[in-house]
Amino acid sequence: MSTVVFPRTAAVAAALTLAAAAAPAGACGLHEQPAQSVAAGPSAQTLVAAQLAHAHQLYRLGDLVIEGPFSRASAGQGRAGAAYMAITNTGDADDRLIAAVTEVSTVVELHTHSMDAQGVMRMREVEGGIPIPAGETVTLQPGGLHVMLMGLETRLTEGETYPLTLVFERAGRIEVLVSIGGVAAGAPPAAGHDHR
Ligand SMILES: [Cu+2]
Repeated sequence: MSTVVFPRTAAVAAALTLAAAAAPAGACGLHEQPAQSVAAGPSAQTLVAAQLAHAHQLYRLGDLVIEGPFSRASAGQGRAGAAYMAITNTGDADDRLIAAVTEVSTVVELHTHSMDAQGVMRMREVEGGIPIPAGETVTLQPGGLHVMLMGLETRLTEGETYPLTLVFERAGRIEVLVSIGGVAAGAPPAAGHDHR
């Protein structure tokens, strides 16, 4: 008997088809591992919900693809927060994230972390914006590059989302929805927490 040889592959293909059918037009072309990213989901219902949420977290703007915008929930009474995401430049020309605006924060800056002379990691504003070189993916993540929210108007609450407008030098501007994860989230909530 040599009938169904690759059941797992078939399942992945089915999941891909499902995700593609559920996604907004043109938004789902870059998923690499949709089935694996939600593999921990306990039920079929959760799986579908996660795929839908994940599909909605992928944005296209010209040659740019913005994936998985997320923030950590506010801890304590601090009025600072940050937004993280992966930005891929699929084009032939370099671009640059030059600004971001959101109603949830009065001041928004583009930051990175670097070691100071005493060996302490400190945040600082990136002069001139964050370069997004042609053909590369730039990942904004905790401990690295981030969109800094310096004056939060409201606490960031886990499970909620807020709109964030990103302004690029070449591609222009786009509003994305930022998903708020836990206070120590290292990835967008819909993509699962793997705590690596
Ligand atoms: Cu910062």
